Amino acid sequence: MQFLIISGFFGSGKTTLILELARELVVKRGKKIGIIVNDIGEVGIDDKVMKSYGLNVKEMFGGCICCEMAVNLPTTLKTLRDAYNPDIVILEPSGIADASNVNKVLKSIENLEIDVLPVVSLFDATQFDLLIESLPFIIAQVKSADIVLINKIDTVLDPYYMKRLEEEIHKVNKGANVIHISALHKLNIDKLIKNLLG
Ligand SMILES: Nc1nc2c(ncn2[C@@H]2O[C@H](COP(=O)(O)OP(=O)(O)OP(=O)(O)O)[C@@H](O)[C@H]2O)c(=O)[nH]1
Ligand SMILES: [Mg+2]
Repeated sequence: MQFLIISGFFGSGKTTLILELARELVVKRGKKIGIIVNDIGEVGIDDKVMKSYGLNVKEMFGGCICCEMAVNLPTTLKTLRDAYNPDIVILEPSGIADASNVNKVLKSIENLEIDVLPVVSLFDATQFDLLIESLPFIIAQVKSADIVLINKIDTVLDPYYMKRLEEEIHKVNKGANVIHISALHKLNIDKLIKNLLG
């Protein structure tokens, strides 16, 4: 089972991206996808959105289920495997979660073979000031990511601004692979998939 973490600050576009990514992986790569939501903050709203989309995805593409991270990650993963055996499980952690903690949990799970895909962190291009203010959880997310996605590029047209944003990201994480996307307008999602799965 492959495991994909999509971290990112509140409202950065995680859910939007995960649903589009899941759709593409089902349609173009024939993968079975499980989605786990771990929303500590606004559980109500997010959960509802996921479920409504989840039903659509399930009906239209037949290969995607959504499940709430009810008790904890190991139990949820085992339940998902036994019930559905997905090829890829995508996790949306809460907006302030840091992927390195999730990796620790994954390593400790017995009787479950997990292949962790490159860690993805989403960054909202319209919230550049968050990075500049060096909010600790944003910095932690960017640091522990292999791929940093600058999302909502449809709203930012100034190339100078984008360059500065990328520079700031590289200051925090020199080796990060930065990809510009729009989750909402489905820009560069294929590029992301290539970087994840080859
Ligand atoms: N313009 C634009 N808006 C986007 C894009 N991607 C997501 N959004 C919008 O950003 C808002 C937040 O998107 P979500 O996918 O709910 O973000 P999230 O990170 O899951 O949010 P939380 O779970 O609440 O932390 C929604 O209104 C989306 O429609 C994008 O590429 N461009
Ligand atoms: Mg969300």
